[in-house]
Amino acid sequence: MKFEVIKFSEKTRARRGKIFTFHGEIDTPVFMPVGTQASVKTMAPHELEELGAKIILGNTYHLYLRPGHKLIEEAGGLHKFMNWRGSILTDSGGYQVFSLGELREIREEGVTFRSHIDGSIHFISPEISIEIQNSLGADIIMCFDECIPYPSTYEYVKNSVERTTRWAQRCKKHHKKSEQALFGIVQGGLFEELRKKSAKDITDLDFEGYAVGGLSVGEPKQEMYKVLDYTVPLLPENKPRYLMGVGSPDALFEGVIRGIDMFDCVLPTRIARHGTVFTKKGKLVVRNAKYAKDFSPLDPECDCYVCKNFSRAYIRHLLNAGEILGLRLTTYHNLHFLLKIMEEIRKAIEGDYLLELKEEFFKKFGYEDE
Ligand code: PRF
Ligand code: ZN
Repeated sequence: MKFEVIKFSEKTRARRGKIFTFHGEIDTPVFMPVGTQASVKTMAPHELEELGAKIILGNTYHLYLRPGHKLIEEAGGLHKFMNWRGSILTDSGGYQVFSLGELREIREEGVTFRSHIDGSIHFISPEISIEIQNSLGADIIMCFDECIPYPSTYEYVKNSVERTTRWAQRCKKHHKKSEQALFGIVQGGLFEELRKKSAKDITDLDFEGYAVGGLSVGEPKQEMYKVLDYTVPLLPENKPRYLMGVGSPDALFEGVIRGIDMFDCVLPTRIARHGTVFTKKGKLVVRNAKYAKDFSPLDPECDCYVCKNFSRAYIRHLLNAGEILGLRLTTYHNLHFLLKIMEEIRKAIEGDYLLELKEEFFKKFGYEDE
């Protein structure tokens, strides 16, 4: 993997860059659709290509449990298994495992947990996470970390972050496939001192890119932005920076302005399946009865395949009737919406009008400006 910054924004910390992997070029800032179980729910790979997605996410935890990383390795790796020609980033499992709550136990060596599928007991350590990710063969892989719950005490966060640093060391030591880029993850909750310590210790280990983890876990958005304000400047300028699990339209702007290059989030695809779509004028619950006879597109300002061909009334009907096409159309539109915002953001960095674009977008979408 290679990363290069093409342009630094003059009025903000935003950067316009390019990531090069064996599976192509990725213009940054980038939004990565989530394909947890080797599928971006309801979308076929050719549709993701049509949408302009260049990199998608896969999950170590899910793929390890089912169908198993060895099976995927036997298939020729995750790209080949799912027939995705673009780039892939796999998350380490260091989030999914911790989201299991009482089903898990953390020790220095690693984490013991129960499968959400059949209750069977498993163990993942930093070394095992790297081995699984090596088998899956993604272009970018992540260190095994602990995503600390919110709220947590200073004492808890301190101990956890120190362990995450030791785990990052073990991940780096165990990773031997140079064709896969390994990213470190900064943790530290909402404590400035611990974030700073984590950023220093993780960057001292010298990874190919850096993620900011442990955010968007229930804290107020302003708190997340504060953490980015003091954390991102501590990350090297010449490496990509990834804000994990964040991808609401407002957070994309706020993250980019603070120097983030990569985002992923289940939000667009998840809310789509519950009948909510993004429009330039804000979210719209197309399931609502008031759209029963609305023959206009989901978003009149959108030029995606769905908006050019189908009405709110039709899509509402599909969702109500339990037709799979309904889920596919709302998902397609929402992914188009976020990928398009990112494209506009990239252009705005190039033309140095990002703050103006943000203001215009927020006003129309209905966000209170920061
Ligand atoms: N760590 C990992 N994956 C993640 C997170 C994290 O902190 C988050 C936090 N929002 C999302 N996904 N490994
Ligand atoms: Zn559309």
